[in-house]
Amino acid sequence: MAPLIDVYIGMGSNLHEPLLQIKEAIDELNAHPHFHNVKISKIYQSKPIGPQDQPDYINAAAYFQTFLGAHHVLDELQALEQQHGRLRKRHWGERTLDLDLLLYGNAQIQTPRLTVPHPFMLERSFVLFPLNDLANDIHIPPQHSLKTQIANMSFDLSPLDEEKNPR
Ligand code: ROI
Repeated sequence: MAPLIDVYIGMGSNLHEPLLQIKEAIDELNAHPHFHNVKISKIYQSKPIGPQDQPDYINAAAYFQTFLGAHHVLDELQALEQQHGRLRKRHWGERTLDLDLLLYGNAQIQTPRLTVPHPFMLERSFVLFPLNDLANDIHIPPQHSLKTQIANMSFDLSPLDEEKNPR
């Protein structure tokens, strides 16, 4: 039987009511028949990495367990992105909903469709601080730990008010 794998994903939106996009995506992850034990980080607002003439982002991270293979998880995440209209205006530009497969167990994967761990995750505060809400002992293959990676990173995100965003 296939093993149950721990998966971490990053979520981002800065178009078409970003907070609503993220909240709907959270509901969809929770409702997904193959994603088990779903957990969600705090929700943050962050300044864009990339062109600065685009709106701030809403970012969060999610954890779940699954028996699906990595490419099958990618298919499911891309299907959710498509349901949200998946508008992407330019490279490193604004987008309706991004669901990035960050970590798939301890796997290192390199195929034309998929690179895991996500190639830019180590440098991105909008990915690592939300991940740290989910677990602070995360290993990023091959040789990084979340703890040391965020130790020297400035916390440049704004957590949204939990009272106004109950989950
Ligand atoms: N910048 C922020 N702050 N958050 C994101 O989710 C995000 N996503 C992207 C780029 C365009 C790199 N910049 C981002 O894809």
